[in-house]
Amino acid sequence: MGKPDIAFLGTGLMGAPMAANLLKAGYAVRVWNRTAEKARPLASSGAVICDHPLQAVASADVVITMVSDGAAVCDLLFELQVSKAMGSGSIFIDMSSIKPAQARDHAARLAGRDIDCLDAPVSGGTKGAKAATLAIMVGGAQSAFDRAKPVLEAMGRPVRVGEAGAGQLAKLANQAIVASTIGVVAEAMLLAEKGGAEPAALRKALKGGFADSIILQQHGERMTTGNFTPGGRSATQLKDIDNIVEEATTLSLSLPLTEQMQHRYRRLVSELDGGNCDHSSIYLELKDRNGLS
Ligand code: NA7
Repeated sequence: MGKPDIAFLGTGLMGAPMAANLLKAGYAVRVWNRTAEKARPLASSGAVICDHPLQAVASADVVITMVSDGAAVCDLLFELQVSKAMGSGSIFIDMSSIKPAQARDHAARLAGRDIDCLDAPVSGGTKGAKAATLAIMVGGAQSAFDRAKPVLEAMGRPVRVGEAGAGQLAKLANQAIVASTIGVVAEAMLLAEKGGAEPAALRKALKGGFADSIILQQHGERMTTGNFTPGGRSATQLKDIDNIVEEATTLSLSLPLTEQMQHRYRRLVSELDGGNCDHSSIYLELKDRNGLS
C-alpha cells in the first residue's frame, strides 16, 4: 500500500511545522486552519489548502488535529461533523493536548464507526516541531499505533503508553515536570544574576551535571536574553496545569509543586498580561514578586 493521504486540521505555532514535516516526508497533505492565513504558507511546501475542515477530511486515510484544547477537538469532530466525513478504516490522531477524560470520550464515540483513534500529544515546542524531534506520547490500541507509526515518525519519536487517554495522561506528567522545572530554573537564573555570577557561564558550568536539562539550556537562555517570543505560550501551559490538577483531584492526589505553579502561571496570565509570552516568562513573574522590573 502507498503512503496514506493526510488531512491536517490546525496549523498554529506547532501544527504548521508538523504539517511541513509530513510534506517533507512525501505525504500528500490537505490542511485547514480556522484562521486561513496561517495555513497558506504551507502551499509552497505542496499542501492543498482547504477552506473547510470537511474538504480536507473527505478523502483522507489519516486525520490529524492539532488545536487548542478538548473543546476545539470536540467541536471539530462532532459539531463540524469531521467524524461523519471520515471513511471506514481511516485513522483519527489527535495531537492536541486535552484532558484524558475527553480523549477517552472521543475514542468511545468513534469506536462504533470503524475508525481507529489515537491520542498523541507532543512535547518539544516549536523547535522540536521544526526539527521533527517531538516526543510523541500515544494512547490507543496497539494495532492502531502500529498503523499510524510511520506517519508519527515523520514528526518525531512516538511511544505508545497505554489505551485511549494514556497519551494525554503522559502529557500531563510531562507538563508537571516542565512547569516546575521552568519555575526552579527561573529561581536559579535570578539567584545567579542578582549575586553577580554570569548567567551564560552558569549554564555552561552546569552542562552535563545533574542539574542540566533542555529547560536550563533553552529557557535559561531566554530568561537571560529576555526573548519571550512564544515557542509554547504561557496560556497553553496554564491550560495544561489546570488539567493536571483536575486529573489529580479525580485521583484523590495532592501535587503541591504543580499547584504552586498553577497559582503563579494564573498570576502571569491574568495579572501580568503574559498569556501570549513564552512559558519561560514565568521568570518575569518571579522578578515581579521580588519587586524587580
Ligand atoms: P496555537 O499556536 O495557539 O494554535 C492553536 C490552534 O488551534 C490554531 O490553529 C487555532 O486556530 C486552533 N483552534 C483554536 N480553537 C479552535 C476551534 N474552536 N476550532 C478550530 N480550531 C481552533 O497553539 P500551539 O500550536 O502551540 O498548540 C497546539 C496544541 O499543542 C495545543 O493543544 C497545545 O497545548 C499543544 P486559529 O489560528 O486561532 O484560528
